[in-house]
Amino acid sequence: MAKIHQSIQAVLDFFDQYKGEDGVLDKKEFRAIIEKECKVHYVLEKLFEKLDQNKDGKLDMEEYSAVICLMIRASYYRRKQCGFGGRCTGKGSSK
Ligand SMILES: [Ca+2]
Repeated sequence: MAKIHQSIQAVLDFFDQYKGEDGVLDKKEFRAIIEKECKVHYVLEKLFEKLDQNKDGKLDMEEYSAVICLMIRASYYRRKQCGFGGRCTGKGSSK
């Protein structure tokens, strides 16, 4: 399997692994993905609320996909800012 397909499969697996019996992610389940799989530990309340387009308090696959797109873009711009393959040492750096 191509590497990009493995990555996509992993993202889909996270959704399946963390979703509730209702087949969607509530705020607690979403937080678990972000904290355990992304190693991000800051509060994502406003992000969750923004991503929850229909305001039902849960993220369905379509809304979850928007999260992943945002994360890909954020990672891209961070890498671009820090230099591809390089390390960030400036303001906002995690190093
Ligand atoms: Ca929703």
